[in-house]
Amino acid sequence: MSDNSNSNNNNSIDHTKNVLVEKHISYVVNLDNKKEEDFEYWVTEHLRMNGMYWGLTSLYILKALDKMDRDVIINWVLSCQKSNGGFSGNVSHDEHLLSTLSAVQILMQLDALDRLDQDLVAKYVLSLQQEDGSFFGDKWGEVDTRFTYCAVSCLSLMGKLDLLDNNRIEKIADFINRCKNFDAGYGCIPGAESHAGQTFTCVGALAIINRLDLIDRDQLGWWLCERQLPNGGLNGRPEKTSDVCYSWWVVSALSVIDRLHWIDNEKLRNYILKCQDNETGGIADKPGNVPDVFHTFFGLCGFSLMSYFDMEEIDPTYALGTKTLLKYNIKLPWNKKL
Ligand code: GRG
Repeated sequence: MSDNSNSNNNNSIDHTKNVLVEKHISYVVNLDNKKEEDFEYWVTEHLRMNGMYWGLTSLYILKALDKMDRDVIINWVLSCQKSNGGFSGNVSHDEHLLSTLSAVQILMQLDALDRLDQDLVAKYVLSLQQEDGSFFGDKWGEVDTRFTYCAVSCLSLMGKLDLLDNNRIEKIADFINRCKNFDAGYGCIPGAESHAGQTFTCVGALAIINRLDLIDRDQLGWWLCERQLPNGGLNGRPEKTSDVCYSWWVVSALSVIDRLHWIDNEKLRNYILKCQDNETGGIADKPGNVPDVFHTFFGLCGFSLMSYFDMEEIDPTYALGTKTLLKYNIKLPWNKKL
């Protein structure tokens, strides 16, 4: 069984059997301290809003949200909002749906959504919907099911899903359905290869707009189960290697369609445990690799979804804490525990 005591600061703790809670907390809290000299920090500078969401939600799962400076984060997030309502990934960048969703998610977790002009944000999101139901990610016009998810999740989190009338909802459902392939998985646009990441976005979006009836749960469950490899880890599509991040993209989708018991949870948990760095804390994509905040977050999400260890519950559709969502009265009909 796992060790939740402070003693897991001790290097002698076997990371293949224990979740290194204190080390992961320290890893996330210290991420911002290495900015001056760190190459990776600067090449991901434009993704800071997503990074903040991954780090903050990791701390939520580890019950350590109080370790972050709430006011500093809120002010920084708000400083990334543009006059059209969208948020950029960092202060001097352009707005995008990806960073807009992260900004809303961060403010919700810090109980500061009321600091936002939510009507303006909703107007920005709605402005990106196209005639065929798809969404642009930003003014430059890339289309991807990721952006559909960001749009409906963002509106729903702000309690503004009803700004999408039936016609718009029907078009969204139709666009997602056109991204479904013969193998029951989903791609980023119609005709594109099935990928577990895109499958999460489509299942999540369909759950939010209440159209899970469009999914053949057994067939999709089969395709998602096929993602588990003999080492216990999951890949994102056939013939690829395992990566910890699929402990979210695959497991969340399985969870929403109520097929999580179709994969070997124990083997997956052991795989994630092995990807922990027992010196620095943090979780890597594969055992022995250098950790990063993206894989740390999605590895912890995997533990949480599989109810492993004493962690906060994360919702498989919104990728936010269940408690946070309930505080905002968001309905979670796919959550069997509620
Ligand atoms: C709120 C959790 C959350 C998400 C917001 C951004 C987004 C919506 C969803 C992203 C979905 C997605 C496409 C995830 C996949 C990310 C990933 C690991 C891509 C790697 O692709 P390849 O081709 O990797 O490099 P493989 O494993 O296929 O070789």
